[in-house]
Amino acid sequence: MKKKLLSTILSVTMAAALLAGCGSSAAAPAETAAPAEEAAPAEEAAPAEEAEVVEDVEEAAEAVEEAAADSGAAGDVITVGFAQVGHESDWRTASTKSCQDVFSAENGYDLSFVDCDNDEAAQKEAVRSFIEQGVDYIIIDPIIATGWDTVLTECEDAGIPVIVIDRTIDDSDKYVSWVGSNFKTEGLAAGEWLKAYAEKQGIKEINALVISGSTGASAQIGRSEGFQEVADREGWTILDEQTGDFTKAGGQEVMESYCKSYEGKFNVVVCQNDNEAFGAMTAMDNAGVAYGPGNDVILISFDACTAGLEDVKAGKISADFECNPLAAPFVEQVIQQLQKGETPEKEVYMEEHWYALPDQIVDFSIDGEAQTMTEVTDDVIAAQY
Ligand code: GZL
Repeated sequence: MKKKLLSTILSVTMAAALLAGCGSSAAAPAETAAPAEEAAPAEEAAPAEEAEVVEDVEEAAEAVEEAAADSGAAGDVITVGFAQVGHESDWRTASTKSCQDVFSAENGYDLSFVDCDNDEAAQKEAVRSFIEQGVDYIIIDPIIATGWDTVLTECEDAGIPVIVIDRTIDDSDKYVSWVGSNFKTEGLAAGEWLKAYAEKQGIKEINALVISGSTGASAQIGRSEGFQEVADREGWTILDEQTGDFTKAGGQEVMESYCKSYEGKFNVVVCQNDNEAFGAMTAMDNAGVAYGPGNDVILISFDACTAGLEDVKAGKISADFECNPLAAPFVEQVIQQLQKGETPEKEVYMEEHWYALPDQIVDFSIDGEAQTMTEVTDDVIAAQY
């Protein structure tokens, strides 16, 4: 709001000065004089009606008072523009709610929220609209990891700090902080769990099908990379990897195709988020493919949203690797540090958990670091996002 108030005062004062210049001898205060090419020097311009000038000046003053009142009433309101990926998943819904809850009017914020509907061009446009608005801070959850340096340079030139949330921007570092998850670690966790679980179950051969997230999203890149690294090391076969775009419909469509193309040839399905897993389950149900603990196919998922954990508890998803969507409180900490002139951390990682039922809980490590798994209980589900 500070930026908006200042620009309002300046533009209104300049307008008042121009009007006054037209109709009175009062020179515009030096600090608000309009640029020479626009200003009409008092002695040249035909004097407007006194009433007209007063009326216009009064209107101008009212605009200033309104802006000041607006800002005053709201205290030192911080304006935040948030360009969100879209509304494709339960995870995204939780992420959006977390931001709207934290950056609320009662918390002293004025949030401009744009759901970019998984459209990269729309997301860039939203960021540019925030620059136009003159917000104090811009938050971006980048749909894909590249193509950002130009618009981030525009934010930098406008003096607006950018905070990246969740997914990463990989082709520019013109942002203050990133708050999110280590997606490769999530992929490694899924792979190392599968290795340990297959050993426990005496499964000698892994033939996996992967339904990946939105192509080019850092979450997709990291999860694919991590799981592939373990698959390569263990000599597993990844029969296919196609994108389900992090949606239930996408997961169902890809799994329907897989059930036809790889009938009887696969024993693992990896879905890169719960909503894809929901769709894949529908497709496997329709194709008569038995999945879940004790069945032909091991189903692995990511996000561990409430509905995903319910499917773990129901014996459908064998293991669910959490990606924590509740980053907004940490983003607010970054903004508060900036407000105080402090330098926040460049990277802030969220805490994640790996979930399963007792029979699917096994010991495994990532790069030599022992991992703890969390048993899915009704209480755990009730507390999930
Ligand atoms: C990951 C996030 C992903 C989730 C999906 O941090 O960007 O996007 O895993 C969501 O559910 O669509």
